[in-house]
Amino acid sequence: SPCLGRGVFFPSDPVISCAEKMKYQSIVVLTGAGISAESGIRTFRGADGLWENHRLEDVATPEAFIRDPQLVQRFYNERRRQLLSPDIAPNAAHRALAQLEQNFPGDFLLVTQNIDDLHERAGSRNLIHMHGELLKARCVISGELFPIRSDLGTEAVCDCCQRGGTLRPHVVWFGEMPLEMDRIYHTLGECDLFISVGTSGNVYPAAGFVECANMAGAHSVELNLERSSVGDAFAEHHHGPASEVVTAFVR
Ligand code: BV8
Repeated sequence: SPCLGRGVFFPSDPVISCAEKMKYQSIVVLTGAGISAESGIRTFRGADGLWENHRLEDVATPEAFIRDPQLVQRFYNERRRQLLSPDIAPNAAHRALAQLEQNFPGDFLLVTQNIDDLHERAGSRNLIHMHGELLKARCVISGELFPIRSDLGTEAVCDCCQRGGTLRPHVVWFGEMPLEMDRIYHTLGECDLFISVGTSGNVYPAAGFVECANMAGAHSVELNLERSSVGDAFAEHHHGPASEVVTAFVR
């Protein structure tokens, strides 16, 4: 089957895919809040970066957690309740990326800035949550992770947790080191296709990933509702809702 448009075509049957013909061997995808917007999860800028009149940068920080842990827990519990509600589900863009990973014959890595679990629920497997995960808590002493149940409780089992007061959201706050950065930078340095979906390009180091991909000689594509703050760094742009532009690009 011919390549369709400028997208890369991944056949479900074992024919040579356009991806191989186009010599793409390693794809890195970066997603942000925009890919979950059509699933009903509010983006950061969409909420003009505010929550209960707090600037996000003032709630999602270690200092805020020390200053007012209840406020921070309330902030995350509200988002957990929303994520766990039955009307929140992966959308066509999440599913298209899972399909891309499944059909692509080369290396594939999905890096998400999002802390929701919609990529997993859509079937993505080779996935890094560089800013952590909303449905996990972490012991600040042992570093052990605990899944958060639908009643927002956790099975805290490590001794330090038993003594109380050592659990925090497993979320990377502003000023904290994002997760698995070595693996992300290594993979970016090896990729030949970098696709960014649903991110405004306002938060680093994620916003700098396109430059890493460009330096590696990769083809860079921005799939977003509008041109992002780092839009000029991309070789190709498709602007529109993720459920449309992502499905069109990877079909
Ligand atoms: C770090 C988890 C060092 C929490 C998040 C001063 C002091 C300290 C640090 C800094 C400083 N100045 C700058 C920094 C660095 C800082 C930073 O970048 N700050 C910004 C505010 C300037 N970064 C950090 O602190 C990071 N750590 O730097 O450590 C270091 C550096 C390198 C290597 C090692 C160590 C840590 C940042 C992580 C913060 N935690 N999340 C939580 O979620 O509560 S960030 C959070 O905000 C998200 O995870 C995401 O990353 C970011 C929001 O960005 P987006 O996902 O892009 O969402 P946004 O709403 O902005 O945009 C949505 C886009 O989608 C829009 O473009 C929109 O048009 C589009 N869209 C909307 N609908 C759709 C759509 N697109 C398609 N379809 C649609 N339907």
